[in-house]
Amino acid sequence: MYNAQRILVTSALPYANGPLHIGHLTGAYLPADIYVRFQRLMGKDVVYVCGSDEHGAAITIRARQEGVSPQEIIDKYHVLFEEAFRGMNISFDIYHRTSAKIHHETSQEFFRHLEAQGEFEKQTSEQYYDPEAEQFLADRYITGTCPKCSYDKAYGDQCENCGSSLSPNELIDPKSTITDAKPILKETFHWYLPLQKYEAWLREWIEQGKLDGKELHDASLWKNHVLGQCKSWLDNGLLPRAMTRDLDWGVDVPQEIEGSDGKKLYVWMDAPIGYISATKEWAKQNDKDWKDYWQSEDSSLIHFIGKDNIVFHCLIFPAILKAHGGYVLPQNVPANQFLNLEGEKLSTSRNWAIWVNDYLKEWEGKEDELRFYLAKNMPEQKDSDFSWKGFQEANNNELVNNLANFINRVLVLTHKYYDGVVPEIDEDLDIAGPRSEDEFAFHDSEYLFLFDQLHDYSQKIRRFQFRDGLKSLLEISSYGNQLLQFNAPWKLVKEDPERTKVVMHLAIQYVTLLSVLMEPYLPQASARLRSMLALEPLKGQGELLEIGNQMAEGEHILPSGHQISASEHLFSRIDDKLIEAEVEELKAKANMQEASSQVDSSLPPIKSEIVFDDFSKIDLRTATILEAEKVPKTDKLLKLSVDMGSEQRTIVSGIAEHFDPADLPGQAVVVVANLAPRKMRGVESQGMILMAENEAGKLAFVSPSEGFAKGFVVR
Ligand code: B3M
Ligand code: ZN
Repeated sequence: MYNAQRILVTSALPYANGPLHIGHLTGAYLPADIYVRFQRLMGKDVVYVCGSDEHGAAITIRARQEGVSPQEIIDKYHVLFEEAFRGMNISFDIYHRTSAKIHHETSQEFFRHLEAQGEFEKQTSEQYYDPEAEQFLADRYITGTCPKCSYDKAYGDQCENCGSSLSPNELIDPKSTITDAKPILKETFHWYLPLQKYEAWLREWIEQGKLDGKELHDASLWKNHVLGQCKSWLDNGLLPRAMTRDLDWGVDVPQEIEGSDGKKLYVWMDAPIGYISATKEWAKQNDKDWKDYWQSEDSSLIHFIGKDNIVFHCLIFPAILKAHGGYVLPQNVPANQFLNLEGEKLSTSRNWAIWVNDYLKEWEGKEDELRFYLAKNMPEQKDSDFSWKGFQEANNNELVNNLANFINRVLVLTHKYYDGVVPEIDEDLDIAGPRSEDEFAFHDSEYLFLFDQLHDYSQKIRRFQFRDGLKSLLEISSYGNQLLQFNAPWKLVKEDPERTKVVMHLAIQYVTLLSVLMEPYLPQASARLRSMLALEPLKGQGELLEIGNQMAEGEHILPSGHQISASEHLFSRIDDKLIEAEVEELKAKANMQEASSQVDSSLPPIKSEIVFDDFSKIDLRTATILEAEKVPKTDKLLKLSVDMGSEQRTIVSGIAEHFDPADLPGQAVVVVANLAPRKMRGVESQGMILMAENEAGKLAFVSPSEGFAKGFVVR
């Protein structure tokens, strides 16, 4: 419901297949966090849920690349995500994960329900299959050239270059990401959601905010680019979309359903249901009812996402919710555009990124500073750019020179003139203001300015205009600075102490309001300021609403007689040196990545971890080759006789295509000395010789330095 008392906020569940960067942060998490912190201050009943998305090809492909199990991958990134979000003070009510039992159950119950209601169509079709890996190639298991923009690394579900949503058979020159093999077509069947059937109501709901004649949301609050993407999908005509996959990792299609063997839910079916299972888990832990948020008319659901997730949240998930029945549909999906870095696209594969976990280590204590710059620069309507220089300037010019400077001047002067006690004032005494045309503006009008800013700030945040919300906040301190400059209390105090009190009293009201308005954007600085003002920490329980009411009544929000505590600077300048070092590091990391990707591409991944005991079972010895000859009737095998110091051995080695036997006597080598003997072409081989293989398949001996090839132990 529009303007509901209960607000359920979600942020996109990040795939647990790689770390978070600042683009993720400003895309779906920071805006949501600002929003929920604000709504809590306004006394709303807010639940903010998120969690790791632990299914889908993104995870299994990563696991395969690293040579570990999918479980190890998700556990690793889940912990890193928790750290990153906690570090940046993203105030989830719960950070859940889709591998949780309650999530599997919840998404299966959805599937079961839709199946029982006959919402799905079962269809058999030919899909790409990798014959070497014996696996169907859905989504990210297949790459090829994008038919829309010709980018040659587009995935089967999406092109990350132009953002188009794709299906595998649209790709030009498709290729398996598992084996690089050219895929073949093979028949399989899946459960499809007939999206075309929902087209009419989806259009009415998206474009007009209405469903079955009822007003559900204010469509004018939806961002243009979100509406634009939805309309273009709707105009092109929706198609049935498969809700299952042939995979071995994910949520099982419920067993009792015929044909469920080997079938998993499509990750985009189960992931958004993750919002529901997270809410259920939160409700369980907090003695609440999840249905109050998902199935009540007095609840407003808001999805914060990046622009690449728009269709899923605006068309597919609403279709699933409505097909199930009984659920609220999102009130808004304020998707953000993308953040660039130093003028270039953020890229995980190029390592052109600022990783949140790294930032937290390197800039400990400066979390608010990052939040500030990301909010100021948020890609709300179009892509925006993060530059280290911009970060420094935002910090030095706005946080330090404007905000912290104003606050500090007010607190220091209050201590100096009034021993930290908010002065009593003569309410009828006017003071001049920089905005007034008359020599003396009404003191009240300056207080009214504050009230206007509060209103403006709130309006902006409610409309998901976080950059503008921050602007209204900063206008308070820049106007506060002007007010001090204009009245110069440091001079006035000698000439007219009574009027000085009025100026300072007013300035203290500004600072007090700032301590609350800062909280959504700069939670740590807000907490520090509250303690300097000797005010209660904010709990997000309607404090701003209360202040608004007080101001509307003409009451002061920090009364005369209140004693404040010691003050300190809220923010400090950032040096050129630190910034230059960051830019250097960024470039160095990207260069390293480029260099290693040129060599690495054909190298096999490191095998999974072993313990020292595993290694110490292998007895490696240095040795010297004495004789070498070809094993008759073979192309590849050489029979070698090697001197191992204490004994001589015969070893058969598959290196005949690489070496001339005549060159080998005298060659120093390393031998696996305790390998069980085995017969090859009638010759018993009593060990193995270590060889290194380059990316072209060329072999070289691993040999000890001169004088060492005498049966010495290698360890
Ligand atoms: N994990 C996609 C992404 O990280 C996906 C979002 C799920 S939200 C339900 O871009
Ligand atoms: Zn493309």
